[in-house]
Formats: sequence, structure tokens, C-alpha cells
Amino acid sequence: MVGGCPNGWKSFSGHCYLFVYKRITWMNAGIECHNRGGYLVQVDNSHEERWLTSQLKDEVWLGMNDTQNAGHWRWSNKSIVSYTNWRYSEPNGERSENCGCYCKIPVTGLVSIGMTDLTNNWICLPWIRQCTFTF
Ligand SMILES: [Ca+2]
Repeated sequence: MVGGCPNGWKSFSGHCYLFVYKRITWMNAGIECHNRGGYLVQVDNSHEERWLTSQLKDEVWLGMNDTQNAGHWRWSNKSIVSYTNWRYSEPNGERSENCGCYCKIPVTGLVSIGMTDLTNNWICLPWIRQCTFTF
């Protein structure tokens, strides 16, 4: 245990994060998170964003998506996305881009992308998950 987190997880401000560098689809990343008792990462403020992006070794999926209603972003736990720092010209793609990611390194903000855009070279398929521990 490090900072209240299981081995291999990183601790920041009361949350535990597991960074997994394995390229899979957004849907499968969500399933893998779920199977391990977690969910795709949620980023609530600039403080958390700065820390997370400083740790990144590659592009990653985030939990944010607007699959239910284009332009209305939700986290994978269904909560409304209240903090967004979109990269210049993002979000774009309208209905064809339903996921948010940190998929241009170095990260200068969120990028919207299609969840099945597997032919894009720069697609973000590694994923992070987050879970909250009670201390
Ligand atoms: Ca985009």
C-alpha cells in the first residue's frame, strides 16, 4: 500500500489511479476497469488535470463521453462533466466523436475522438482508472 492505494496504483489527493499502457478500445477499457472494480478516470479540476497529465507516458482514454446526447458530456459513472479544458479547436466531430481523451502528447487539453476510430494512428487507447478509497 502506498498512500492508501494498492501496489502499482498512484495516489493523489485522496484518490488512487491505475495507469495501464495497453491499447484497447474505449468500450473494452471501461469493461476492464469495471472488472477490476474501477471506472475510467474522471478529472474534476485543473489541479487534478495537471497532476494526471504530468504522469502520462502516452495517450489515454478518459471516462468522458457524450454518447447519450451529443454535446452533453458525462463521465463513465454518469455524472455530468463540470470541468473541461478543451484543446484548441476541440471538441469537434459532432456526433462522430463521442469520447474525450488526452491523446496528443504533450497534453494541452482535452481532445474529442470517436470511440471506434481504430484506424487513427494517434488514437488514445491506453487507459486510466480511478477509484476512491475510504481512509
Ligand atoms: Ca476531435
